[in-house]
Amino acid sequence: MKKFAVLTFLSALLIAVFAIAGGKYDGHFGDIDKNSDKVVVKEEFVEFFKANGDPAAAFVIIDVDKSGGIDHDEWHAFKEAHGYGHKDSNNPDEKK
Ligand SMILES: [Ca+2]
Repeated sequence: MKKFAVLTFLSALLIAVFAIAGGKYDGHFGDIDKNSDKVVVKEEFVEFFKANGDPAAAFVIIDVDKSGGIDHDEWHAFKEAHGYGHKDSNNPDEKK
């Protein structure tokens, strides 16, 4: 139920992410979560996506419950909303 609500909310904000934050936000949660505490905080997110336009703005949008961290559910709901899914047909460098 929570996941559905998150997904719906993220879908509504899909355009906002592209408009505000610029760039591609895809990655494995475990790679972004540097200290492996199962929460991606803003510092980790910005560092991981520093090549993108405005990762701090994207972070605020993806952190749906405004807890100050992105959990695994939020991240995957975001990725699904963007059509990234778990496979990366558009990112040949990334191997599973
Ligand atoms: Ca973390």
